Amino acid sequence: MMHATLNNRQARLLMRIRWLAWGAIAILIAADFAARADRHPCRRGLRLHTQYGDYLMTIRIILAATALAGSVLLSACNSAPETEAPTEAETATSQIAITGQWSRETAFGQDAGGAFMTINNSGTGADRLTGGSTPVAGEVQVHTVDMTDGVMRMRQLEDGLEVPAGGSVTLKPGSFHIMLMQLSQPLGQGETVPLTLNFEKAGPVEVELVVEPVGSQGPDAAGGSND
Ligand SMILES: [Cu+2]
Repeated sequence: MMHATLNNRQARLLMRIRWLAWGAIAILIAADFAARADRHPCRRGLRLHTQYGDYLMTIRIILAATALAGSVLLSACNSAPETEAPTEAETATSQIAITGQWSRETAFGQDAGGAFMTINNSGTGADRLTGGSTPVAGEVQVHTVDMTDGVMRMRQLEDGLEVPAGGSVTLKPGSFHIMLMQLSQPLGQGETVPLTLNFEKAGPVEVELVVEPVGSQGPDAAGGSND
């Protein structure tokens, strides 16, 4: 792949060199002032004349040094990246498909509901479910369930949930799940709820959740009342 632009590392290096150049200019001008104040304490006319000449010389030296550094860096940049292959992360794609998506009936006044599904990624790169949105809830979070001191607690996955390349992740009660926070209405059995899932690579993916009865373990499960 042709590479006309600087990569991140080179851009950072160039930025650093620029700051160093500006720092050097500031230091040289300050040193210049200090030296001249010593040299010409009372002869104003000569001092002004000398100051002007010194300035021009200082600026000429700095411009020359900066131009030299810049051209050396640019020649390094132009020759190096030609051979640099794009990294695996740059070319990897994500292909997301959702199956078996469902939600569970909520009681009136219940603040949050769960959403469950299997996320398949047939792409060549891992993707990450980071959150989503739905008209029935104020916020959509990705949760996991931990066992702490013998108590099951759910916890938000702030960095999202990874879906491996060529693999799948199942969201189900007692495990990873989507949490619909601040429900604006109860979820009634048999209804469908639109949900947009956000993936880092694949972007937004729309699904329709089927609302199963209270205590359900999923559309395919025989039922049961335990989580
Ligand atoms: Cu939760």
